[in-house]
Amino acid sequence: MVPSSARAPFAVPILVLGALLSTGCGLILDTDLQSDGGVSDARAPDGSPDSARLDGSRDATGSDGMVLDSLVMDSLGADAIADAPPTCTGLCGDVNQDGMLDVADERRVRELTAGAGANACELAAADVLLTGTITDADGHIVSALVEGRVSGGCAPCDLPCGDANGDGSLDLGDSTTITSFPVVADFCRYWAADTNGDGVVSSMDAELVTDFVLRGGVEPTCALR
Ligand SMILES: [Ca+2]
Ligand SMILES: [Ca+2]
Ligand SMILES: [Ca+2]
Repeated sequence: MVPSSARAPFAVPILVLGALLSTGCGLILDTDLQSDGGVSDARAPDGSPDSARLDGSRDATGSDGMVLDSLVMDSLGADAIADAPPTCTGLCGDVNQDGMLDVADERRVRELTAGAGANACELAAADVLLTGTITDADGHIVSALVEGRVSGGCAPCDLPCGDANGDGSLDLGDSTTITSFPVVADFCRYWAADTNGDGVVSSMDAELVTDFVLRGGVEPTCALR
């Protein structure tokens, strides 16, 4: 007779195995757990079948007990997977995780920048500039993604603000680039070209660069990443 205190840790595994047997959810159990064609005599002195010996004890070889333990672990692992959050869509900017880029994502990213709670998938899709935080800059790029003005995103963006042509320096060449900015631009170039951080690349951004370079005006800061 095994003391009840020794059996207690196996109470849940017994229930799990019972459920597996009753629901037939993939694991096939039979009373001959060693698949040796018979019942293990050494472990069943009272003549009970192997499947009745779920108290964690081992026979001389320990084999059936090990099989039971691994099955219990597998079944618990399956439960953990079933409880895990759904797989992310992996689409950058798909903040609401419905597989599409549209105005609903623009709304959702604004909710996040306002402090709304979000799951890991939503945060990953909204962190377009990959800084670990969701800011207005991410919101601007999500809108640009939805409207087809940028490509890429959810990757490192190391350009300094204003370096729209990506040559490593801030000068009048950037002002020229901003003036003739492409209809569809790389997301990082877009962020750097939006020197006043209002979400749109326009002549005002070019003027800001020119004023800073030629006249020592206000240094462009872009939207906070
Ligand atoms: Ca979406
Ligand atoms: Ca530059
Ligand atoms: Ca702008």
